[in-house]
Amino acid sequence: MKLESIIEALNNGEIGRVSELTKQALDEGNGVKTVLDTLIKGMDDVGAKFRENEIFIPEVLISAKAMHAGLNILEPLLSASGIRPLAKVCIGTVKGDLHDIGKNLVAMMFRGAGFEVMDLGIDVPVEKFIDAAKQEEMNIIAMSSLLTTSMGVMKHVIERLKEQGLGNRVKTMVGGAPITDEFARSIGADGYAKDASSAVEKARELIGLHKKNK
Ligand code: B1M
Repeated sequence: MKLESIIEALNNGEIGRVSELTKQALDEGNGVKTVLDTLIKGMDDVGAKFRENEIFIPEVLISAKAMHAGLNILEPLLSASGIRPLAKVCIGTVKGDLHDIGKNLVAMMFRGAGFEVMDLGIDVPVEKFIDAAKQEEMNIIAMSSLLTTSMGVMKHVIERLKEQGLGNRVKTMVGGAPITDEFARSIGADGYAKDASSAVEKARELIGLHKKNK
């Protein structure tokens, strides 16, 4: 089989087929890292199409499920082979805000791109972000807010992180419908992304893996 068929199935949101093809690729002797890179490439394509408005949220969610089906096959092999995740990210919707669809989408895209993700859920208080960053040695704190009334919490998290002396080790990124690049800068966030696929690019950039051209 050609590895490209995995990318095609992922783009088409064919959950069962991605699972079968992932198994087949391994059975045919492809290395776990090669198959993982193929899945990640497929999800990158999905992200690019989403960014260009060629596909929409339902398609992204189905492709993300297909990605998980492939990752589930690889997971035991990945743990055994010792391939480390790109970085650890904790993500949550900030205190006062119960919206989670966008946050879940961002978390899925992070996982699909090879990050280890701890999802703190919704209505997440400042200290919960800080505790996760400290105890779980996170590289990135990712915060989502859909409400103008809750977006100020992001600033408190960033201030608290700095107070704790973690401002250099842990990067912060923010997003959500009312959030802008300008707002992100004003509260001292390290990064802002307007959608789930740019969130992956931004996270890669923050850990020094990939620089944006612009
Ligand atoms: Co609410 N709601 N809602 N709501 N809701 C909005 C956000 C609102 C804009 C609707 C409106 O009035 N036009 C408005 C906010 C106004 C404001 O503050 N500016 C609003 C309001 C007022 C409220 C309530 C206060 C209503 C009430 O009770 N009176 C209430 C608040 C409850 C609370 O949170 N405390 C409320 C409740 C709800 C529901 C529970 C009914 C439901 C949420 C269900 C759920 O999430 N499980 C809901 C919904 C569905 C919406 C709308 C319709 C859709 C939000 C959504 O899921 N979009 C929304 C109106 C709208 O946006 N059109 C609205 C799809 C999602 C994929 O997009 O979340 O933007 P989004 O995520 C995007 C990007 O923003 C970005 O990537 C995602 C994918 O591209 N992104 C990040 C998100 N997080 C990111 C993090 C990143 C990077 C990118 O890095 C870390």
